[in-house]
Amino acid sequence: MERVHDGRLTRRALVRRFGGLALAVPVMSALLAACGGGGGGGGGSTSGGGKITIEMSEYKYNPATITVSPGASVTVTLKNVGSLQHDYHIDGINATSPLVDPGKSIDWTFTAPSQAGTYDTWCTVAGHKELGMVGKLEVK
Ligand SMILES: [Cu+2]
Repeated sequence: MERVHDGRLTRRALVRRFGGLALAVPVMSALLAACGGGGGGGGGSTSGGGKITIEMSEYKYNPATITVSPGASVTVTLKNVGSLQHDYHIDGINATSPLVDPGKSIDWTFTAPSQAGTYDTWCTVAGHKELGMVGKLEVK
């Protein structure tokens, strides 16, 4: 008959098997916590390259309209607070951000159109534009 040192053996096996996951979980919650804070309201307006946060969810952008200066280098924080992947496409200059996973946030830099005007923006994930995931980029 074999004696098992229950607790120890089990824990060691668990650590071996789930060590990576156990490490990943605190890191993820830390990231989520970091994303959770701040950046509540307000419009998305910058004169000459400041920072704008756009929250993405099903199926909208908040704020839907952002305002930038012609030709400015603009960095937007695309924060996905939804449960599907989303991205941000700007018509006219054909700029598309990388896809952002749910719960993640990325900084994405684009060069604003040199021509003043209002440009359509939308999410390129299939069906999202049709479901209302659209916005405007005001250049003035
Ligand atoms: Cu989308």
